[in-house]
Amino acid sequence: MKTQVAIIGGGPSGLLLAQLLHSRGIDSVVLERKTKDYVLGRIRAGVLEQGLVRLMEEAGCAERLHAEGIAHDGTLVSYGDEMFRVNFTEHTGTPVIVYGQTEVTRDLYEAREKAGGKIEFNVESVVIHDADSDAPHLTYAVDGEARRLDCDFVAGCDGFHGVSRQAIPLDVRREYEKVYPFGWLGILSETPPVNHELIYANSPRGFALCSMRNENLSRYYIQCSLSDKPEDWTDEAFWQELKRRIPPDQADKLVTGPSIEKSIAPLRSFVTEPMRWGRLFLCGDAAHIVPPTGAKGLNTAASDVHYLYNGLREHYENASSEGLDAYSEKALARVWKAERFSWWFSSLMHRYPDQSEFDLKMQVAELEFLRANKAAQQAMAENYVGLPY
Ligand code: RFL
Ligand code: PHB
Repeated sequence: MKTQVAIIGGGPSGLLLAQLLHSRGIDSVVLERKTKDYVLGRIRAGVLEQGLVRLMEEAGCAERLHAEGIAHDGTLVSYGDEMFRVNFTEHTGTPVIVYGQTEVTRDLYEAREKAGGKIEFNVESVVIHDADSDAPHLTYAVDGEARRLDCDFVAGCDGFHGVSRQAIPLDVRREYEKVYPFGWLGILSETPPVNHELIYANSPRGFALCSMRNENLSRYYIQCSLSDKPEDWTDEAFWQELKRRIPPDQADKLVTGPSIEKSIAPLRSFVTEPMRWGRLFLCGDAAHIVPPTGAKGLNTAASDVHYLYNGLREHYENASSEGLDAYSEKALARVWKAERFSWWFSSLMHRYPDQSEFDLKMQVAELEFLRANKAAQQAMAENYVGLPY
């Protein structure tokens, strides 16, 4: 089989890239390790920047997002019994949109299917060959049958545990990592959200987040130990712990119910440089990870897709390599800013095992400064709604 762009990974990065390329008549094949149902069963991001919304529009996939996405003009931040609001639209003129990654992915799969886009599921043993030549190809297997895909370019959109990043030789690749000493236990429940905006809570018992998908679907998280397992937490224990971590007036309003999903995610900051090697381009979680505090993961994947799509477009439409040559540098410049924001917001909101009394005072001082200072709120708002591409 032959295509112009071979895309490894059928998550949001890979699908969005495929759909955008299709809108310009550029052919691609997506190789996905799992099934479509498995990919759609993963509950992840919930907050979209306008940049991602615009890309979904450009890809012709934004109809349901516009109909069902909920615009949020600000967010709530609590510490102890105190709570304040950071107003996004006042500071930036831009809201964020609450619409689940699952729905983004579903819309993209639908569009790909409608367009007759080629997606191979259940692929195994993907190997990238000759990425540093003018004629790369992939080998892989489906149901034990060996296959080959020749292409002009390879887009590595296969997430943190994929094979693409590993294809860049170690003497070229540099990795930067910070692993946090806790995780997030998340549940999804068919209950109305406790507040119409998100609440990020710093509490002496650890961080909590009240989020949502729609008016009858809530997503809540609590900071947990890395040794915890989802099955260690009954729904009752989860709700009790959440109530202790959010301000009492919010806890009183919280509607609880059975969880329909429960999972634990470890927190990590990670960046690999460069994001290009020859004709291989890394995109999204394949190249970088942020802790979910600040909702930057999917949105940063989207800005990578934007730079790569435009680079490929310039290559095919204008025979120019300028965009592709600048890809790694441009993408990384924005990635590092998202890394900084996610690291800052995580550091501000969590309890750390080795935190001293002094460190705790610093968190409170910074929260009080943020509460009172318009410039600090402006900086947070600009980062939260997304820095320009
Ligand atoms: P994905 O979604 O991991 O997709 C990669 C795909 O590649 C497939 N794959 C392979 N296919 C073929 N061959 C191989 N060898 C392969 N290896 C892997 C995988 O099966 C998968 O389908 O990466 P992508 O597309 O770059 O998308 C990134 C986002 O998923 C991620 O950044 C966000 O979910 C992060 N994130 C959030 N981001 C936000 O912007 N806002 C949020 O509110 C937000 N909340 C979150 C999050 C991530 C979380 N977890 C669980 C890590 C909340 C949580 C709890
Ligand atoms: C979510 O709704 O899953 C979510 C929202 C905001 C975050 C992280 C996750 O910062």
